Amino acid sequence: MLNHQKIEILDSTLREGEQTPGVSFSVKQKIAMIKRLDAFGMDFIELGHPVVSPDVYEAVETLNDLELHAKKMAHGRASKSDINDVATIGVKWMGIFFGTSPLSLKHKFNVTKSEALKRIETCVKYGKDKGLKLRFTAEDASRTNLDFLIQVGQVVQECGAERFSLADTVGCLTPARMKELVTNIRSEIDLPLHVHCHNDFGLATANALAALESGAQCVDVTVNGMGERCGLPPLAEVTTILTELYKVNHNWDLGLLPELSKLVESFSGRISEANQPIVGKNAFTHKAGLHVKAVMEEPKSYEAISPETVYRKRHIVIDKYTGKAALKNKLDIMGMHLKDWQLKATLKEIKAHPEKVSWKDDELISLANSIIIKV
Ligand code: HCA
Ligand code: CU
Repeated sequence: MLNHQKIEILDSTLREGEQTPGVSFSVKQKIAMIKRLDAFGMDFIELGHPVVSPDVYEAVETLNDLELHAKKMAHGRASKSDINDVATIGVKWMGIFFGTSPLSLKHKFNVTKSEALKRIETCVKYGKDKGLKLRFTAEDASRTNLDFLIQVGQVVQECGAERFSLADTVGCLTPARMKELVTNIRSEIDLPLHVHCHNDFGLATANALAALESGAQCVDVTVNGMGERCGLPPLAEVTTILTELYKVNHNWDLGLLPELSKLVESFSGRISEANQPIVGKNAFTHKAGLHVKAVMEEPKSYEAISPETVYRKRHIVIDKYTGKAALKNKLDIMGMHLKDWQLKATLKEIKAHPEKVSWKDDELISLANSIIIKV
């Protein structure tokens, strides 16, 4: 579906991800994460915004010294001092961002549109003179007047930036509006397009995919969807959707997704929801008797992808929803081969205890034993 075009992923866990409330990664943790992100097969990795704090500056320096396959990018404002920082550290790529919506122009910068264009021009030229490869992001692009956004893209392109990025900074686009936006920008601007979609309405992943469908080249993601407020599209979802549903050929190592998720959970102290697709605790767990019976026959009955795709295992919950086939299977695995009436009696007991939401193995064994002994 998307194989005619180049698809890239930019991971922003170390930059936007660290903007998650309550999160601060140490330099050591960032080194551990970036190595796994690189092994996964990331195209770009954002290292951080050096001006934020001395430890972020140090992290950008240290991470930039690592040998990676991914392109390393530092983040910074459209200001000479931020550009100087990145050039001094020697990061090859810089992502420069500047708010282009009327709200940003008035409240963040208090500039007119032509002053903004001049500033963008000066900064992009300055960055190019410093020998940087540049991605220019129109922050709040989704609330920017289209004609002005096109003007911004044209200036950025004329001044020699390599990439143009559209940020849906408050996540207010819908997939249909994203498609329209990307299509409009692509008809006027020749640079490869990136999108940065926030998840304020839960549409970040859908919007990122809509952008790719309309010809954007690169989407920003974070592990576990971390980021300001409701975060960005989760890495695991975007890459498995692209692989499984869009049949994109890429060299991503999907088997690393659970490990990456756990690593970032432990460093951030932010545990993913159990129902989080792909990496969540329940993503490959089945409960209702009918489901379990069908999955035992043919896993595809209730699984969109096989858990092995991402090096995970299937789990079965035993509780009042359990059916006879699931219970028999569970007990057989544990070496307890019950007769039909014993199974029925065991199941009756389980169903008589709705307060027990997950029977543990040893509890099941003793229950089954008590029924066997009864006769
Ligand atoms: C920010 C805002 C940003 C920038 C995106 C970008 C956004 O935290 O600096 O530079 O590509 O969401 O607009 O993350
Ligand atoms: Cu952002």
